[in-house]
Amino acid sequence: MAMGRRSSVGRVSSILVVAFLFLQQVTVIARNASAWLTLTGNAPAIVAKGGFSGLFPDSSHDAYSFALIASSPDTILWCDVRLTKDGLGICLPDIKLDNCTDISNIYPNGQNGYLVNGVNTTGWFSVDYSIQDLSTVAVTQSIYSRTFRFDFNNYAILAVEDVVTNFEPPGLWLNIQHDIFYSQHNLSMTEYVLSVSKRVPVNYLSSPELAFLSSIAADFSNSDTKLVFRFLGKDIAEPSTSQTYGSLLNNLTYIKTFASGILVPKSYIWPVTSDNYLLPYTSIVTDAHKLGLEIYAADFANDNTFSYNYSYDPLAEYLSFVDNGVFSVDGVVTDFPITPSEAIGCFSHVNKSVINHGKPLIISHNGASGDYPDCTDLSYQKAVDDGADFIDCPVQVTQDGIAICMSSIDLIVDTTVTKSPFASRLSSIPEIQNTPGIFTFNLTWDEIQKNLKPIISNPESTYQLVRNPRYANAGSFMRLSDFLAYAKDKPLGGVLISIEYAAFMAEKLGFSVIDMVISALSDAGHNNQTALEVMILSTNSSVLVEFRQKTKFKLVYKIDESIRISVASSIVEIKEFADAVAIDRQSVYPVTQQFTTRQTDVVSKLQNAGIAVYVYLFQNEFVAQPWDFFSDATVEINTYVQGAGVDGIITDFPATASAYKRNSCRKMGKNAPSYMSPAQGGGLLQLISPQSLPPALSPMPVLDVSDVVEPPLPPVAPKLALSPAAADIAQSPSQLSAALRLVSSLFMLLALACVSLLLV
Ligand SMILES: *[C@@H]1O[C@H](CO)[C@@H](O)[C@H](O)[C@H]1NC(C)=O
Ligand SMILES: *[C@@H]1O[C@H](CO)[C@@H](O)[C@H](O)[C@H]1NC(C)=O
Ligand SMILES: *[C@@H]1O[C@H](CO)[C@@H](O)[C@H](O)[C@H]1NC(C)=O
Ligand SMILES: *[C@@H]1O[C@H](CO)[C@@H](O)[C@H](O)[C@H]1NC(C)=O
Ligand SMILES: *[C@@H]1O[C@H](CO)[C@@H](O)[C@H](O)[C@H]1NC(C)=O
Ligand SMILES: *[C@@H]1O[C@H](CO)[C@@H](O)[C@H](O)[C@H]1NC(C)=O
Ligand SMILES: *[C@@H]1O[C@H](CO)[C@@H](O)[C@H](O)[C@H]1NC(C)=O
Ligand SMILES: *[C@@H]1O[C@H](CO)[C@@H](O)[C@H](O)[C@H]1NC(C)=O
Ligand SMILES: *[C@@H]1O[C@H](CO)[C@@H](O)[C@H](O)[C@H]1NC(C)=O
Ligand SMILES: CC(=O)N[C@H]1CO[C@H](CO)[C@@H](O)[C@@H]1O
Repeated sequence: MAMGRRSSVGRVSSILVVAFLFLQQVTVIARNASAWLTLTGNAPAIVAKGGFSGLFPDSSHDAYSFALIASSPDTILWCDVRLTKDGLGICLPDIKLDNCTDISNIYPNGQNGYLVNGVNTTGWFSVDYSIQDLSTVAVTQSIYSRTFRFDFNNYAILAVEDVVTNFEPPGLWLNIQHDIFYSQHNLSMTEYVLSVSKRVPVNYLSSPELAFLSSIAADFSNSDTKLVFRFLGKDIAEPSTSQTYGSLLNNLTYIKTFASGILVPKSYIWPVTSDNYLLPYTSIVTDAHKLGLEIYAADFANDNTFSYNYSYDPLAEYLSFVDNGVFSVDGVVTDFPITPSEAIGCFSHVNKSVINHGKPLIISHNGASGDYPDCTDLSYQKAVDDGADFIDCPVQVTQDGIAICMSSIDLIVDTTVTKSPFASRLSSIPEIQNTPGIFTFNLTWDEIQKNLKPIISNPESTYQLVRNPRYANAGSFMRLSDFLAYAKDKPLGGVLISIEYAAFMAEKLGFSVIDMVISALSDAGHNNQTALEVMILSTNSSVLVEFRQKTKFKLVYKIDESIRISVASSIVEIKEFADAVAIDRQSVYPVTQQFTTRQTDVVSKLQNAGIAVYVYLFQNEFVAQPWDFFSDATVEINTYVQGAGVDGIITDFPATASAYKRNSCRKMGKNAPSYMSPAQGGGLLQLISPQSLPPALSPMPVLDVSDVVEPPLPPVAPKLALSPAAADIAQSPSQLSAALRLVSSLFMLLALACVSLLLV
């Protein structure tokens, strides 16, 4: 069935195939069937809703073709069937065509008001257009938080048969949402479904309308088509019986009389509280299985809101539905089919207690700061439990000369100091930062420990994505000595200690932070021969030079993200004082408007010179990742590890990186499934039509010797002790008003964050 004018579709999809040629030939993994707790014992099915609709417009050509290229080869394609005026079935995600196509531009006067399940609905409807009328209409992105850049590819609306003939999917799932609506328009969904199923194989047929599904059941009793009753929200009334879906849940025996399975919102299985924490699972999967009903879970999307218990890792969510040791759903319906492919093909049934501190090293960033406040006992404990190879302590110094672990030298950033008795202890120190701060060295350890609470980091709060709110102020601060004592008997590869402002501390505070660190390590028994490796990280080479003179610790030079490097002309210099470098993600895969542009050669250049490369900073929140990684933190890690060959990952979420390290497909080498291949830098840009391309990037600066070589650290000045009380008295009115300005600008930021709601 040819559907119209849009020749660009052919061009785009051939580029698509070329761009993903790097993907290895698909290998079907021999799965151990008996390990799955599904009804049949087979691996759970992966059902791609409208194709790979998390990236391309739902039900578009590229969405369907990409689902099969980038996911498990047995992925089932899902089509939401709508009927045209002439009774043909097309695939579109919404009954309102204006919500998922450009029809309002093509037929500006085509709006109508109809009752849909009793609700007067205004929009453009397929029942008003013949298939010929729709040949000039294109499918577009219907979810605002997803990229609109593929809309210019002019995707034709696809008929159900097109999906089968164009993509030859291993399975087709037809979802029939509004039989009653179409009969009101004298169109018969039953007739359509019966006729299409004679032309193409229909593997699944789902509907939330009981009357429709039960009436059609007899016609499919001798076929391979599985009938699936779809549950909607528990309070919604099923249109043919007016009973709520919640009450129908108590009558699965009846549903079993005409259906072989049910499809439920994922919250039917794992309910969540109003503040989005996971409750214990319900008995619905085992109930359904006892009756011989299959059960599929719906509404999976990597960019959707999901429970805090998953730490923004969508792969972890799938595992709780398919690999929890108690039950497995029989399939998942998803907008991002690559993620359940990984979960089912490579991350299920792995031994979580295997410890391996080999490459890539997983280095925490302020502990597991994605889950708990930075550098607290809780965040370090979580990092250890989650399998980090190294836990990190950014060292700061208190007024009484105690080295502590604190992510920022400015307590305003990561503690409740502005609400403490020390809120007035503000100073402007241009050597450190342009804005006034309340610095660790202006409070004693006792003052910090007894009066301040930590604040969890929320780097994506402007998108309403906050971290573990129940624990936003939980945990205790740690001294460097506490941290080292804690780390000592843990199953770690080592500790990483980062040091900044060493020159300021020597000159202005009279502390040698380097000597403090060396003696703390020595007191804790982390000497040169210790089992736990010690790494020292700094952005200032003078710190590393001094450590090299005094110790044999492994030294990591952090290249600030403001100096992203292209050609490392200064590699020889770096090698003088560092064993490894830490570079930011974009030095490896530069990004414009959330699309990677290419892969640089920085990693191999540094490695060829014998310098290990660690990359920062990995975050699970999908807004922190370019589109190329499909809102899936595991795809991003896999790309840096396999595609770029990095030696280590510095992350707020060690659990995700360590699950990656354990996945069973890493051992398979060339035979690993295609969805475990790294993404290609700049791959998606090739699929965007020219008028929609984001701006090109300006070339990255070259890091040269003058950026790297620093004067030696200044001598340690004699201490000028200033008591806290004296400091309070010294507080000037102008400092106070600066503090007030700062507090009010924080409120501005908060207000802005509340306005910009990104999630759908
Ligand atoms: C499959 O899994 C079951 C249960 O975990 C195990 O007993 C069996 O040995 C496995 N078979 C193979 C071939 O790995
Ligand atoms: C639905 O609403 C539109 C606009 O308000 C109105 O014109 C139309 O008559 C209504 N249709 C029904 C069936 O109530
Ligand atoms: C459906 O058919 C009936 C009987 O032929 C007719 O009265 C009614 O107007 C039609 N409805 C629509 C929406 O075409
Ligand atoms: C289940 O549904 C059938 C058909 O509607 C009805 O006859 C029966 O009474 C229901 N059973 C329960 C327990 O609700
Ligand atoms: C989810 O997290 C909350 C808070 O940490 C915890 O109380 C709850 O038990 C967790 N839910 C599940 C099902 O583990
Ligand atoms: C998992 O790995 C640990 C550590 O290597 C080992 O002791 C344990 O027996 C393994 N468990 C299983 C079920 O293979
Ligand atoms: C904070 O410490 C610095 C360095 O000792 C000092 O110059 C400054 O006055 C102190 N500020 C306050 C408010 O105590
Ligand atoms: C480590 O070794 C160096 C050189 O062998 C020595 O000077 C230094 O004191 C040692 N450091 C510690 C912490 O033991
Ligand atoms: C690095 O430390 C030196 C002192 O050793 C200092 O002069 C220099 O300004 C520091 N560089 C940066 C970029 O802070
Ligand atoms: C483009 C558009 O109108 N998108 C809307 C489609 O419908 C969903 C759900 O009703 C909305 O969330 C989108 O904003």
